[in-house]
Amino acid sequence: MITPTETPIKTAELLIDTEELKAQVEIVVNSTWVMDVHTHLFPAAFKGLCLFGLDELLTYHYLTAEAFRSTKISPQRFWPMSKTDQADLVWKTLFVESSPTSEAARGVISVLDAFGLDTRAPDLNEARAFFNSRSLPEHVDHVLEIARVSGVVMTNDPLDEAERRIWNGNISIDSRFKSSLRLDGLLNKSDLQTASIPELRGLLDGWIKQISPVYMAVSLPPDFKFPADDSRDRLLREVVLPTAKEHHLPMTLMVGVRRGVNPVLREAGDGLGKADVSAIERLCAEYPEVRFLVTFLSRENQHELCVAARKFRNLMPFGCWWFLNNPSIVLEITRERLELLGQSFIPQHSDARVLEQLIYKWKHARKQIADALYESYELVLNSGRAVAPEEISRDVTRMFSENFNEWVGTSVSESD
Ligand code: FIX
Ligand code: ZN
Repeated sequence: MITPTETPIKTAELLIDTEELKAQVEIVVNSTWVMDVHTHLFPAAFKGLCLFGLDELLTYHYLTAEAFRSTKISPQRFWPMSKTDQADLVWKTLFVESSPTSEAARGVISVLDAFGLDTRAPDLNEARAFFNSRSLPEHVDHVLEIARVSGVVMTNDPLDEAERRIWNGNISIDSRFKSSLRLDGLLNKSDLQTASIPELRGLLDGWIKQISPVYMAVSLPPDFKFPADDSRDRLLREVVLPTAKEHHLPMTLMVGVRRGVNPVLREAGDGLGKADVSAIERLCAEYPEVRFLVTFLSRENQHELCVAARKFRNLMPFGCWWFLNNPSIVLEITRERLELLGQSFIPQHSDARVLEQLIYKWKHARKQIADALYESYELVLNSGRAVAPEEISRDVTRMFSENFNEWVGTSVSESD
């Protein structure tokens, strides 16, 4: 019932024409600022770790994997080449001698186009000179503005020597770059596993104090089990999850990666496998006070993840990760999530490693998200309820930033 002080939504503004509805959804999805919840980007102050420019874009591991399929050069000969030579070879192979139809190749086209550069150039001279002429701090601002990204979460590995040196120095961090504490080195390798539980708790407390992460994160193999009779289970129960509770930090779980399927391809050599979603259900049930951000790498796990999220309010599905970040699959997953979860999910993260990738990854994702969202509203309209423009803005803002801000901002018990 509407009380006299409440203002009902003005019926005059309801969108009942499907063309207008589609146009409005596109405007809102393309203009709403997004918080990018998982990237491998670093701010300019991180010097060599902040990757940008054409050579980095072209030697992205998504593209080297594709280039090896279309050139005769062996990985053994490719890796010792300079980055410039590698980039030239990738350009020649995937852009000059072939059409850039893959998602990653088309991404480079979208980036070049955003800066008004020749997308059919026979060589990289002009584009390389353009990127080399940019002042990095201004370029960062410009890229974030074009991509309409309000902030990005970095992947911070405290065991990485180069990164540790930076944190140990007197660094002031661009506030748009949020940190996250990556725990693959603790949970997936044996390096630290001889340390005692109190030592490891102390180590985590120290890292959290130093880098103030918005969450802790780990990538997991398809055979991840919980509970399990292994050291990862013990470390989760005795070190990581108690730390998450104590510091009110969400846990980000990225499940389904098979590292080093073909190690000669280096970073391009990882694969995927279908994982067991019930392991995540059991974690969520056993740790109701911990918030979990979860993504799966296998397409086959996506529907089960949605169903699991319907059972556990401390589970937030996010992103279409890596091999899923292709238009056809993003559309399918986003539809599925809208149908099963309303707007209670985070549709995409970029996983960008190179600054300018933010431009294409968000441009391409926004297109699929807008299409899926429009279809949902059209179905609602056909069922007898029109949508108001401000409701579209509310829904997109929720998915693009509010769900994440709420997740990292308060503990479950605080909001109960
Ligand atoms: O584990 C991860 O965070 C993955 O995203 C990376 O390891 C992977 O190489 C990648 O860049 C995928 O997009
Ligand atoms: Zn990643």
